[in-house]
Amino acid sequence: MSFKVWINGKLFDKANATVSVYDHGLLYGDGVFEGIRSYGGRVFRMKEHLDRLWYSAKAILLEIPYGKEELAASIEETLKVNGIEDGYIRVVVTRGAGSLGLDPNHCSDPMVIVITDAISLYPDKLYEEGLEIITVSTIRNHPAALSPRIKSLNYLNNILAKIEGLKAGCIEALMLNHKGEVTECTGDNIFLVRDGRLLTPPVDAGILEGVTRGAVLELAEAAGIPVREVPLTRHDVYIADECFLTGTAAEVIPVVKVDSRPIGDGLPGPITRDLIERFHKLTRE
Ligand code: PXG
Repeated sequence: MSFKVWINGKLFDKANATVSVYDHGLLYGDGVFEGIRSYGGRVFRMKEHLDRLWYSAKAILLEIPYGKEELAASIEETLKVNGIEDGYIRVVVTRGAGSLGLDPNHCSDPMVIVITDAISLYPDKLYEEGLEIITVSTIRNHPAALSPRIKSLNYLNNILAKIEGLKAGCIEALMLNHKGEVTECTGDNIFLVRDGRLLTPPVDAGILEGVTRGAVLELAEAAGIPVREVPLTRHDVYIADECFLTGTAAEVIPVVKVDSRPIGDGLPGPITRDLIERFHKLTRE
């Protein structure tokens, strides 16, 4: 199946959907993106994703040459022409083609790209048995250097952490910040459960404000599970009763081992399983 890709208002066959080698998104990672899911033909949390895209763009002084409603309509249109009901949407905004120099003023118009495709899911087994992760030595970007709140096209920080994790046999890796506090994984936010309370690092620990994280916080509150956004250390992870990750691709996935230590009794916990079910209902019903 050759999907169509939307670029600056036009649909191209995948093979012809190209950008310039002078694009500063390629040359410098100068741009922002979003990863979004659609379930049964409905885009999950479109508003939250577009808001985050606009905030990311604003943070790097990149003006998106469309309105949010216009871009939302383009996403819907691209899904429709490709006949995608349950899929993955990648929205990319680059600084555009420029000269061989950092100066973004030498770039032409931003490139706005909408790719819609099948989603590659983690195996079901991992949701039933839980994931093993490790803490890697690559620390999360210092927020004063490049804020992790910006979903920028420069993902090297996360990729280096991912490589460390993969070399240790783990598909996700936990990153600490410059203070040694828990931040997030390479493409997922982290939650702990201790004494029936849900704990997760606050945004100012230096994390991406995940859309799935936001949804899970809402679900927990609605379920009467107390929630605290507090700075966490590895010690908190090691003594947690339960641990899970949240992300657009992973949704809600249990973690049963961190740094070779079993979390709780080493099995996905009851609050994790409850939230997985609630998230499933939220997205599919
Ligand atoms: N932290 C980071 C660093 C991320 O990149 C999340 C947390 C979770 O955020 P959401 O909004 O998705 O709940 C992300 C999101 C991919 C891919 O292609 C990565 C993400 C999302 C979708 C796809 O690897 N990361």
